[in-house]
Amino acid sequence: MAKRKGITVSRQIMDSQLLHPGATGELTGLLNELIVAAKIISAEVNMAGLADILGQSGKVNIQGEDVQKLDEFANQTIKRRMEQCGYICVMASEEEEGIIPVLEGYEGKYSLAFDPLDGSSNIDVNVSIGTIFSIHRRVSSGKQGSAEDLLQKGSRQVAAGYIIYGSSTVLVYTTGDGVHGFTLDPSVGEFFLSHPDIRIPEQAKYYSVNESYTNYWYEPTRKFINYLKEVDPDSGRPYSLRYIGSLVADFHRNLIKGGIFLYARDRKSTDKPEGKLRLLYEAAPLAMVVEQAGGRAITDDGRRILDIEPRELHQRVPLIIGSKKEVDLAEQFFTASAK
Ligand code: AHM
Ligand code: MG
Repeated sequence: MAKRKGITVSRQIMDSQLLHPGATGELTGLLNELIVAAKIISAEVNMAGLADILGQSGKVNIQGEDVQKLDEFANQTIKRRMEQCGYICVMASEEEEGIIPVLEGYEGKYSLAFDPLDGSSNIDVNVSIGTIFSIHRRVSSGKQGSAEDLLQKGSRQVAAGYIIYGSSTVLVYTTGDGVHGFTLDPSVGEFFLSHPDIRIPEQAKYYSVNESYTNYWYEPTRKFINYLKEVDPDSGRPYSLRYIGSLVADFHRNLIKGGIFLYARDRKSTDKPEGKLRLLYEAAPLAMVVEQAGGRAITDDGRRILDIEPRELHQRVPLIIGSKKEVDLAEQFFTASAK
């Protein structure tokens, strides 16, 4: 894998394709289309703070068109870009209930699941948000793709990653041979390799959880978090809490600095018995990234996220993800006693 500084993401994707004899270039084409969508979304996200000043914050903008919310904008941008790229047969978005077909005649050999703008409740306060994507090879045989192409285990993903719109826009992705990060240089509109071969620190004393739910937690979560907070300088405790409330941002920080993120089952939402986060659009793609970077991702009953066979598009899943040693430790607490 090339590690030259100044290498663009397109160059690096192409280099990676060359490592796979027989590759047709379709995955390369797909990723490149997605990257164009990400650049468009990034530009719009950067403008969000100016919307009021520019007089476009109402329902109707100065051209008389409806102004879209940013998450709707991101959803439409990806859909429009991908429906006629010719590389995918079907899509699913966290923002839409059913599968999203591609235009007739443009059916390709992959499926795409995406969360167009995760953490979008943070837009107004300049907190980082992101787009998450997951790509599988098509398995259905009809002309059009179907839900079957999307409802595949995470371990069968051919590529996954995210784009974080933060102090700069960073793309992190894997095609199964390591994790690479690229930073967008807005002056030339290109992503340049900034984080080659990312490895998540094996151990780090950070945890990310919404601690205000303590009184809703089941015992394993309570015991584990209490353990992390105990004072024991010899073992590096207490851990420090870092919780942004925007999964991509919390995950990205842990990927670079190390740490563990948890969103386990709790008593808070009886309508969401499996926690809050979605398997297809959030947990599985981030699990592929973290494993490729040397970390782990499991459920709160010790199942490997990538081994879960999805039953439905919007399935939720308890998620424990991050540095290997911290997830190993969490696993001991979560598998020790039944809830
Ligand atoms: P969303 O898909 O509605 O944006 O919700 C997902 C977000 C994640 O980014 C974040 O990790 C989580 O919700 C935070 O939830 P909570 O406010 O319950 O802590
Ligand atoms: Mg989301």
